[in-house]
Amino acid sequence: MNSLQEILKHRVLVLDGAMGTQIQNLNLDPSVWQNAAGCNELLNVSAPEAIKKIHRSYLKAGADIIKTNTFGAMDWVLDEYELKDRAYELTYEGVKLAREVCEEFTDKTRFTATSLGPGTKLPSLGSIGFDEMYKGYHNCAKAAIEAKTDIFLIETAQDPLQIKAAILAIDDAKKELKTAQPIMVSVTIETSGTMLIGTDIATAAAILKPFDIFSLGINCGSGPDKALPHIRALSHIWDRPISIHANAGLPQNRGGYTFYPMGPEEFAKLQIELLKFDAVSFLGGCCGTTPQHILELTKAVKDKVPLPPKGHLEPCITSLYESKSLRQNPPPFLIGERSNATGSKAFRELLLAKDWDGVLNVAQSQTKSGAHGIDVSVGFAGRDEIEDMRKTISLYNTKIPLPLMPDSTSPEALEEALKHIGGRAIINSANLEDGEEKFHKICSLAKRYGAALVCLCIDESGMAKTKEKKIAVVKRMYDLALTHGLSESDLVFDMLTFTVGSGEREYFTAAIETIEAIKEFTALYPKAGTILGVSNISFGLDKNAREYLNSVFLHHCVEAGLTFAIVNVKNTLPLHKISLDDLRVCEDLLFDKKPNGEALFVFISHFDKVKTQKSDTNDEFDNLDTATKIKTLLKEGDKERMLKLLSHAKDEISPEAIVNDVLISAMKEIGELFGSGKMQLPFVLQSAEVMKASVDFLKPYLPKTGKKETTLVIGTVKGDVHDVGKNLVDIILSNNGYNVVNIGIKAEIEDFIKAYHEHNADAIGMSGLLVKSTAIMKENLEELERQGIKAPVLLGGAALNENFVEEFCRPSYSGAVFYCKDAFEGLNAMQMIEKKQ
Ligand code: THG
Repeated sequence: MNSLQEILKHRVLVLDGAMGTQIQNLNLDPSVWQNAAGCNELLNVSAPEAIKKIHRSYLKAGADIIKTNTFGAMDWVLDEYELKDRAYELTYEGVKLAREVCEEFTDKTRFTATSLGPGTKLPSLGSIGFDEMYKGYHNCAKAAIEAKTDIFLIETAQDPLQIKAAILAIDDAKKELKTAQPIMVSVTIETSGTMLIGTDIATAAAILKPFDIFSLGINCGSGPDKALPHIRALSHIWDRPISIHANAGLPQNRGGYTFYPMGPEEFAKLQIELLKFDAVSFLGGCCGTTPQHILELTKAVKDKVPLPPKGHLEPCITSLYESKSLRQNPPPFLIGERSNATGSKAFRELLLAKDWDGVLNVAQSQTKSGAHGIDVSVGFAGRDEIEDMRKTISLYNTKIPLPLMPDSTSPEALEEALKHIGGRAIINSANLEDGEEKFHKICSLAKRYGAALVCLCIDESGMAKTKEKKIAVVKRMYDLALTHGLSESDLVFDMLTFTVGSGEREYFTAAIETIEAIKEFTALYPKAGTILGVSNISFGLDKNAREYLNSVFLHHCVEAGLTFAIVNVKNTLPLHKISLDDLRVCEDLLFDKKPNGEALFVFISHFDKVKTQKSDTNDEFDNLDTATKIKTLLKEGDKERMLKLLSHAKDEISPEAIVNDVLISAMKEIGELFGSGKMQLPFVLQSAEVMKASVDFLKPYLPKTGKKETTLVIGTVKGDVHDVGKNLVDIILSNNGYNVVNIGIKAEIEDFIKAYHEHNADAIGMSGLLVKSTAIMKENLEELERQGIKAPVLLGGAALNENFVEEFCRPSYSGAVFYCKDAFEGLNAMQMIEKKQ
């Protein structure tokens, strides 16, 4: 038989249409339902000819692939009809029927695809366990293979965790029975724009990319028109075939029965349009489609050849809701360290007290502080680590928007975590301390669950101390990990550091060895990442002084190429906040600049003084003039002190001047610090928040100008959740008298246009951090052009540049296009737009 891959080079493959509505139309004798009315799968044995008739009608209409009548044949679904024990039989018979009908047709190859639905429960919500789901799917998969299915189709998926359970079950069944059927995965995107659990198509793609699946696509939910933007987005990032089997339009409730508004011709026409996107290879029908719909579709795809996949997705880890590139820009990827039972007494006590709200709060406040991911380490003497891991991870899985990093030395605890993470996780960690067997065990977990993996440079002789040893251990682990089919970009290596605070001669060069190892590693394996538990450098030293040493060490590691840092994000000082004196003392210690380890003693006594100086600095602060005080607090992101200060500062400096002269110019300096890499995003975010609070506080005291405000509609474009830049622009423009309509993140072009008309706006601003967002901006301009809109458009965002705007954006649009390098250029643009009016 021709492989799918081979056929797709020459033509599009057509899936059949709906089963459920066809069954209803047959008006079967009530006796076929036995005591399980509504259990369609039962008909595979009680009315096999009826099911065959439906299959035959679709094959006659020209379908290449028929979906078996096994959508709900998993035992936990059949249990609702007290038919739990018949899952294997009903699946086997369902596939057999489809096989038999396919064999009646000899004109072209016809395929059976074993349909596996989501069942009625979402594992991410805890309503069914991963293992139970896995077992149910595994049983069906074995039956389908025994009945000689050609393909597996995981369809109408609503929760990525459910998809993972199904894929693992099918993979295992295939291995056991030594077969190799391709797996197609198809998710349902609701009208909200995400899967039911909240995952958008880009995040779903990032989660599923590591798995060996043949295709990814969309079915059910709505019609082909509504699916278009999601298919387009998927086509940009997916490197394999894409399938779509939509409903015959968005179902309508017509007096209690479901009506599908799209007739065969309209349906086929809209589906065909999707073939303009790269990789779209399978078209078919879902609810409300009939053999007539498939007949029209077959006619319409005749002579059409799928465009080859060209999508590219950079390596990411994800939560259920968003993906984060393994390469943060600016680096590093900050992993919050506080959800750690050994590393934090406070967290340990929350766990001991089973204070789950408190446990959640620890991760929430790290999210607020600007962490990009959360390390979760619950192992602690006397506790059941697996149980604590399950509880904590399930909580974080749905309630924390950041990717998770389960941290344990126990493969069992790690696997428990992976069974409860819907997104793509990163495992912390594997090492060679207990030999290769355990190392392999953890690598195989990463491979199995599609996770990224941290490897620590520890071997049978212990933690590597010198650069040479660190590199040697890392090389050994790298080669071992690759035997599992993990790729370079899935791997993150920890060079580990000893403390420079112990006073032991052996460790005077601990920081140097680590920094040099990071440099050498980065040159050797440019696609792999590096990570450090940064605070290890300062164990044993005074808590206050540690923050300085950790921050300076982090800075040098990042310069050496470090891509990940496990830190207490809140206490990480940006370099510009460290005085030159403090910096020198830290660097002397880190780089062993003084003979006989003297640098340690200088460090200790220096920071003893700094402690007292810190209260001095308060004096210093008190001596600053009011404007400088305001600037300082804005840069420090200290909302509480700022609001206190403003309550009397407004009597000394006019509120208008505070906003326009003091705050805005401080914000500009922050922008420059950020631009030159001296201030990291989380801190800019914190300052922006204080800016907003300050302006809100001052608003009642600002003069009202009375003139019509010039209005800008601003949003972060589709597929992008980054809104720091956009919110900065919002704040800065609002404070300069412009009316800003902020439509939020992941904004579709339709949202921009709607808000533009609704608010009678003067300009549209599109923002986005990701490279892919720049392409979306171009698409958006084309759509504005198509709709005859000529409003000035402001474009901004990290991945955008002058060239791209000139070459790709400006020619697509007849209105004015402003490239705004930063928020302040956005202000310039608005001033020009205002003058022109
Ligand atoms: N590499 C990798 N993973 C790691 C580490 C590493 N995971 C665990 C650890 N090291 C990183 N996490 C922490 C968490 C807390 C602290 C340090 C590292 C910490 N705790 C305070 C202390 O020990 O003084 C305790 C303070 C409190 O109780 O609140 O500093 O290196 N891959």
